[in-house]
Amino acid sequence: ALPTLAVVGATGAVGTVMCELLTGRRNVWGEIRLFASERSAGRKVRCRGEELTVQALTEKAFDGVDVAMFDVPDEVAAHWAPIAVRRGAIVVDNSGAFRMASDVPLVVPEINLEQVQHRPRGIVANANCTTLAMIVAVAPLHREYGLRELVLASYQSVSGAGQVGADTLHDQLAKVAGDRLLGSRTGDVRQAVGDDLGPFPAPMALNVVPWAGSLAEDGWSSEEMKMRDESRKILGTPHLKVTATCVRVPVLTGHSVAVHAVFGTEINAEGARGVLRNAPGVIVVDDPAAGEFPMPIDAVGTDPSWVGRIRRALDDPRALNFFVTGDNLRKGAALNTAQIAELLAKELTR
Ligand code: 2RA
Repeated sequence: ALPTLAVVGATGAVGTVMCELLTGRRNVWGEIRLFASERSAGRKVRCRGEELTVQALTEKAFDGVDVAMFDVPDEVAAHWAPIAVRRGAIVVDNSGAFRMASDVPLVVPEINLEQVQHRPRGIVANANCTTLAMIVAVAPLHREYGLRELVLASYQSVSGAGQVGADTLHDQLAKVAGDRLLGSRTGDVRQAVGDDLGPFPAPMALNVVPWAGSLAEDGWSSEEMKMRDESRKILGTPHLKVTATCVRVPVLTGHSVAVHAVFGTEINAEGARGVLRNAPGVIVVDDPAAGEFPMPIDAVGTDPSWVGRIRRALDDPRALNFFVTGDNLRKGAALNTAQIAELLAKELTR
């Protein structure tokens, strides 16, 4: 029999994309069960052509589940993932709760799929969306040229903060639309937007906010720490120099990263383009003369990381600059989770 799949957090921004993906991808699952909080229980969701009723989480609900894809807040995953494992499921978790645990593999199938087999806790972690968009492009260059350092700046969309992030930007855009003077005087955008900032520390409409995540040590944000810690773990380079500045921009979906990557050997743009053209999960979109760049409005709804603006650093022949954009809800979350779950399904049906 085909394995049973649970989707935990099925009604959130990522959960919704998980259901869409299950409808579009090759079917490897028997029964599919959808779970969410009490608030969403009872809701009907179409998934793989079936109308499924979302259930509230209970311990017993995991009985008979082979693989559970989790997209819930860290504390919810920390509580429920071990319960799912005790009930017999393998968990693929998209929260930050387990990513950096030494006994939990952090898997990006294009890069380290073999690690999915080493899961002593029965949990496989999915990387953060900002790391994922970037690392799919960085890893093949690392293999070819030997990475020494990453200097990163992110341009993160509001849906990275969930459905409430997307709703917040839409509401704010409605409030600022039409007033052509807004943004020309200090404070007037704040006034127009009002107090409802949703999950963000400042207005997102007509603005960029150099902050994502929570406060970590010494002024770094949690999101910036994730880019460093997760990149090191995925690439297997525990001492790699990584520095990131994470910025939220008024884009609905699609996280972008400006990358300055320093390698152990000299690199040139054409060679890098060749490596990236052959890399799985990457599409090269790099023709500035024709106005072709990797951008969220084009990458949204697609699977690969879009890479462009590839050029060698002017002052260092070992350094490459490029820009990468990926759909944070797909490869950044639901797609990578589904790819890992499919590896497990294959293992279970072997
Ligand atoms: C964000 N990376 O964009 C986070 C979500 N996991 O807010």
